[in-house]
Amino acid sequence: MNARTKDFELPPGTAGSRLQALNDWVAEVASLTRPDAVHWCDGSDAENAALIAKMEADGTLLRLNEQTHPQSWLHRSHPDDVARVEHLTLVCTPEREDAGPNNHWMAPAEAHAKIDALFDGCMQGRTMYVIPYCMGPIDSPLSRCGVEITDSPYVVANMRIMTRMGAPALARIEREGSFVKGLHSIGELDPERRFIMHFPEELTIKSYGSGYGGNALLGKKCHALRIASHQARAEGWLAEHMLILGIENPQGDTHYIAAAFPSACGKTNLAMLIPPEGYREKGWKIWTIGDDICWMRPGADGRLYAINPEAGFFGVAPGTSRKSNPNALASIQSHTIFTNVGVTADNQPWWEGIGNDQAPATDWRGEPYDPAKRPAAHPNSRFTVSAKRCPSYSPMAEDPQGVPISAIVFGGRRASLVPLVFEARDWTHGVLVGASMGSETTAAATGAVGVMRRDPMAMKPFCGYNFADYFAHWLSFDKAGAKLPRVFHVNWFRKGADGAFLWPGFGDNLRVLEWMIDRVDGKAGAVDTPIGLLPAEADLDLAGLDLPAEAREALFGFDAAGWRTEFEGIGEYLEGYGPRMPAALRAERDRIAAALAG
Ligand code: TSX
Ligand code: MN
Repeated sequence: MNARTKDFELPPGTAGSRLQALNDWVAEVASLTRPDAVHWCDGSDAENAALIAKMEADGTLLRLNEQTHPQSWLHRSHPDDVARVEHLTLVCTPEREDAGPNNHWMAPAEAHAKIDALFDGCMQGRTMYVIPYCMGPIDSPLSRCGVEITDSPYVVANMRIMTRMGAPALARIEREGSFVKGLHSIGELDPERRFIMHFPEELTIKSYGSGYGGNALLGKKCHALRIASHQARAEGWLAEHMLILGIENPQGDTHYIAAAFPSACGKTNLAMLIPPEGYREKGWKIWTIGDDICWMRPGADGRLYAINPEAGFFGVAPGTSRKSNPNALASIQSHTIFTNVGVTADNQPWWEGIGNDQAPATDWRGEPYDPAKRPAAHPNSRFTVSAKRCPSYSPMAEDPQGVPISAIVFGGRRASLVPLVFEARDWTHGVLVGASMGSETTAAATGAVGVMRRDPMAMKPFCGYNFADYFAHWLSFDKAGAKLPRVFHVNWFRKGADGAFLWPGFGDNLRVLEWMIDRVDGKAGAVDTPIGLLPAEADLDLAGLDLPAEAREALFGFDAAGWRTEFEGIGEYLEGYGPRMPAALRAERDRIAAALAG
């Protein structure tokens, strides 16, 4: 960043911390972006109230019905700024090969020059907010801090919900002396002048031209996944795109699992699952730790311990109903920021699939609702709410030690071939299962429906370095003394010949989770096949379900010919990552392909 002196005097308050390196960086950014004022966020209620009042006054936030949805607001983003933009998201390592074929790359010097030209003077007439934040419980050794500088008060309000933001985070940063630097400006919200750049070696993020969630709330995808995955590799831990949940059995024992799914597979729904009635009566309970990101590292006992680095949920609204996710719906009755949803005539938020008898009056662009024109809510519309509002939020989510992980679950949306659940034989096989994961697209994601996309560990858009090196890092956890979780693969989306879903899903997924933890405890059976260990029908509790014989055959069967073809595809896909692909992963694929042939 080119420091300048010219006629610009730094606004008062630029040096606002006890940490010289932080003050220097804030001054450097201020001299580049030239704000009228600098505001250091302390995270207090008063600060939040003042920011909300300012946004209500300028129309950034619209207050929703205070009787039905207390302390809740609607934000409408720019219509060209409603989602992450992968082609403008860059990983800027010195060597292109270190970013890998899974990332868009630009040389660091070129990238800095390009984006600093956009930042030049961009905050004139605006306030620059300095947001110290902590990803993870403030007192956890697994947590990491960052500072986001932004000119968007909407970003400040969202960061306050999604992270531990303000004075305690600043105190930790001053103590530790290091932090991830995130610089963000909404710029002109011009898609032609938009970049989200990551500089892993410099622990730096620069985002310009978007105010939308994943591009602007830099603690989330940019820090907690792309930068953290890079740090995790260097420091021997994992930063993953996973939910974390606890399964409490009737004896009161709780097993924790972490699960990775590509988008549109219902990660938030699974994280907040409500057991079927029969299970509830027996005393089963599901505890939510997180719905999107999981940081885990080996503990002294060799097990992996996990934290949710986030403090809130930034969830997709459409499809969220009392049926699909009662805990999410309960969470967002108050103290919630909605982005790009529709509203009813009496100012209640509304979206497709909300499952109530109300009707939208105004769509997400603020125009009168016309189903011929567009849906009421944007398909990627969101709610931002504190995790503490979720009825199933686990007290263990705040534990600085994290929770021990018993099982890692990978999954995807597969209409055919892939059974309801199978278990990997060992860690290396589990890494292959994660690396070869795929999911069929839905209309909401791409417009093209039913096309299989590979998305290793659901990290395709989020791994901050070369996938081949990432797979090698995963494999490296299998060492003397390690007590690694079992690895499973699930598919809630298997369809019959008539195109109907064969598995009821939702709460009934607990039947599958129960089998997993029984496997962990050595209490459940399985059938050995070339692709892994499958439950026999009798190994799963299917009481009360009406599953015809054809459904059972598809959900619990194994189609050798189909899997031979699948493994050809997996081989070709993995070879695409070139010579850096770990030999052990190739050997594992070859072993299974040979077993399928034999
Ligand atoms: O989230 C889902 N899960 C996981 C829940 C814990 N969804 C929604 C996906 C879109 C985000 C599911 N959809 C799941 C599921 O397990 N399964 C399905 C497919 C399905 C949809 C409807 C029915 C059954 C299966 N049944 C009826 O509507 C009656
Ligand atoms: Mn996600």
